[in-house]
Amino acid sequence: MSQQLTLVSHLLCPYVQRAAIALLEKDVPFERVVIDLAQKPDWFIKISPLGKVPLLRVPQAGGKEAVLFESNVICEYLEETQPGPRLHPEDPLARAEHRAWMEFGSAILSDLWGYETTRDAEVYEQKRQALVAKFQRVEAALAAVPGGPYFAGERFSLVDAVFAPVFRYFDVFDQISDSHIFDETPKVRAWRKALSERPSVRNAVVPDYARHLRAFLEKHEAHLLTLAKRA
Ligand SMILES: N[C@@H](CCC(=O)N[C@@H](CS)C(=O)NCC(=O)O)C(=O)O
Repeated sequence: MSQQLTLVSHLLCPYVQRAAIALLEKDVPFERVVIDLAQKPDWFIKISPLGKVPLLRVPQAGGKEAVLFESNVICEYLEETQPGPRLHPEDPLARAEHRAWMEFGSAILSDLWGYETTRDAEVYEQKRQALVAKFQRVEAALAAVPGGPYFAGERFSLVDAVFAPVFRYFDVFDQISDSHIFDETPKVRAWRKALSERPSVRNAVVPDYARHLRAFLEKHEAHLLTLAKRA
């Protein structure tokens, strides 16, 4: 068995991207295995307790392996075991705050799922407003940290790894129609731009990610797509 870590992935999954970004930031060699969630392979069903990606397959002595699930758990494991730059603050209170903002990123992803998949104009607007409110909270958190360009200032952290895939969605959505979600959040806009330029963030997805996301929206007949026709 290969001694390399394996990240079981899906081309669009933002949770997978967190783990990929952490691995790339730490310069850890790893293999990516991409699966189709619409047709989960048997081997995947067998080893994924929740039937979800990401999984991190970790080779063990004697040809065995451990399988980690839950993206934040995978990120924490990488932080504790892999060399390379630290992606959590040293201070326990600051570290706990970072973990809380990682959870907040997951709450945003939950709204985003409804925002991008609904066919219903009303649900779309509810989700859009929920996202506006959440990004106002993020704006306030960024205002508490002097400088930038990242969440905690100059050092890239796991909070950045969580939010970069969130912002990546909007790079595609904005080409369809402006969501106006970031109109009142200049600090979030600057953070989003800095993250989009980070090599680990760029390399966390396939080059034709945007095409895959468009196809996903079309498959769901997303309300979002109808806005382009009206614009
Ligand atoms: N809380 C999980 C969420 C992972 C998750 O929801 N992954 C999605 C893809 S982005 C998935 O595998 N869904 C299963 C499915 O579509 O059947 C984590 O952080 O890893």
